[in-house]
Amino acid sequence: MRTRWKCVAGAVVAGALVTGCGPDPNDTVPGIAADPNSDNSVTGFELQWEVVGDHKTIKAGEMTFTFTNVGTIKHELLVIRTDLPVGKIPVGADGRINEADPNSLNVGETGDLDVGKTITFKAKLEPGKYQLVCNITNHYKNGMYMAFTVD
Ligand SMILES: [Cu+2]
Repeated sequence: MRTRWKCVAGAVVAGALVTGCGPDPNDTVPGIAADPNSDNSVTGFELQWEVVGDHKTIKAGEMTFTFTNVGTIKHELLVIRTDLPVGKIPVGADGRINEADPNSLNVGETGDLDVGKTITFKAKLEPGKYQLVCNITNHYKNGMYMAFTVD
């Protein structure tokens, strides 16, 4: 996992997000290979304007999220429980989604994630549909989201 991660991060730093750094089993996002032994964790990275994680389906229970900001500005990472389609959570006049709305409820977050930093946090998640998002002003609107499902 560590080796594959370096591969992806290196490609981003070089200025081009490459796909296919490793084998690409069913449940993965292009560009980052899933660790087959880990079904209750999501590892990934953020940059302008993407959230990329290695699992789209994980098992209910305590999840571990480990994300690195490989972008050039500050980001954050929130776990939003929502049945809305990915990228379609309403954004208010302030350029942010309402994290207290039951239709887009914040159930876990890293707080600020400075450039180059990696953070790990845990969240207990029930089965349902979720999106990992950055909710700094206009970042969601610009594409910083990734959908995942908890079985
Ligand atoms: Cu962001």
